[in-house]
Amino acid sequence: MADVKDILVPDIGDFEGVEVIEIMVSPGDTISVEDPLVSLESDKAAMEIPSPDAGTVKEIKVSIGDKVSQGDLLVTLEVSVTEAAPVAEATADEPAQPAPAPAAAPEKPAAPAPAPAPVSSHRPPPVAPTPIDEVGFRKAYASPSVRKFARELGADLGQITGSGNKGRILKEDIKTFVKKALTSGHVGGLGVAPMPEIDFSQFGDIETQPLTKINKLTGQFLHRNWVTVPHVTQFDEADITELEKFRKQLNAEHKNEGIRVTVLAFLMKALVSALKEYPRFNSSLDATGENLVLKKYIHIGVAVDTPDGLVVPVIRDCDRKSLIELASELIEASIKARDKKLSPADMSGGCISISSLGGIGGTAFTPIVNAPEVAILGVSRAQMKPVYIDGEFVPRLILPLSLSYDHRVIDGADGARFTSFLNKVLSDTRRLLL
Ligand code: CAO
Repeated sequence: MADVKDILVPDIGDFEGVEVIEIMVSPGDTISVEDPLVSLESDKAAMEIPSPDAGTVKEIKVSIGDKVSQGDLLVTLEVSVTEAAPVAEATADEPAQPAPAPAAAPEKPAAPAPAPAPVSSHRPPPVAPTPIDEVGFRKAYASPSVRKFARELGADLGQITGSGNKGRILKEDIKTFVKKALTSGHVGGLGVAPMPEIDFSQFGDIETQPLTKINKLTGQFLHRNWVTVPHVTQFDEADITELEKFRKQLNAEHKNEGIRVTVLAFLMKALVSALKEYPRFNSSLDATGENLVLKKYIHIGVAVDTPDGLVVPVIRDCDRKSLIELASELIEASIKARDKKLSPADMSGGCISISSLGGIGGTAFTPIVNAPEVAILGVSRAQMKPVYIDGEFVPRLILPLSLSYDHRVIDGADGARFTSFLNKVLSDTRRLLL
């Protein structure tokens, strides 16, 4: 059995003639106890009036702009007699206090606003815990239910520009803010402030160039890997004096075949041996992060610098290829990369990557792991250095190595063992046969 009930303005303290600024329900809406009906605003505070009963809204008796006081009729509600519930008490989730008006916050708080609106269970997941500036949050101009909504999503009201009357923040403004934060990746749980928008032309002449597609894609992957993989970089130096002699000899022998063996081909060979010795480096964490997937194949990715940006073609089954085969596949892959002919398949399935800046310069760097791989070998320019051997300094060709690894999978000791092993095989290439 249904009964029609008048819902009146409750006790709102000393306020008289308070303006209706928002009507949150429409005739025919089914509402629950405590659902907000209208928002009222005095020159000092905004407050929401919740429904004391559950039922179906029959008629709205006020319009936006009307001035109301305690006892005025707001809404008529069809309530089922058995469903009628007592007026709800304020809940502790969000302090039931009025939102400050945009001008001056009241010195003495106005009468407490009624209980906040209940929360729908179909809300989007909260934005990860970006710290909220409580002072800014309190000062923001928003109604209690909007404040509660912002709290649930972890949105900092102080950072949101309101699109409502007099700059009041609406639920829509929060949704827009959260969407922007999620898509830009600027909030994403890192607890960092969004990048400010700066007009650089105020400081001097500028030119804006759009990023290439490759720049954008690699940027996304690098950013994800940089923030999700706990990186450690192990530096080391390998004596490649003998390797270099051998390399020159090989290149002289294969001169007429157009094959050029670079240090990189030797590094791939050395990595094959090292991965066999330390199989944990040839693994990936599965999507749950609870299991390690160990790979029985050895595919190596090689970072190639192209005019459009960085790409990483993968040389497959390196453990089954000779040094000369690896060298010629490397040449093919870098030509394909620079001619933009690499397919997604050519760039997938890598077990570990090499980033060689040796042809350019530098003494060391910290490469970013190409996740879900767990390690990447950075290589800088080899230099002749004096090395103290058997009581005297002798000139040796020293190759700097920078191995970055995922510390969730690889311990520091293994990182150092891995580069020591690489040094051993690179300084004595006979060991590559073992
Ligand atoms: N030390 C000293 N000399 C080196 C060297 C090293 N570590 N590595 C290469 N060189 C030499 C080569 O021997 C070659 O000399 P020669 O012509 O006398 O033989 C010269 O430098 C140029 O080598 P290269 O770069 O053409 O060939 P490569 O096989 O070493 O590298 C490739 C190929 C595709 C990896 C490279 O051209 C490239 O693109 N490197 C950049 C990778 C990159 O951008 N990494 C950063 C990723 S993170 O942003």
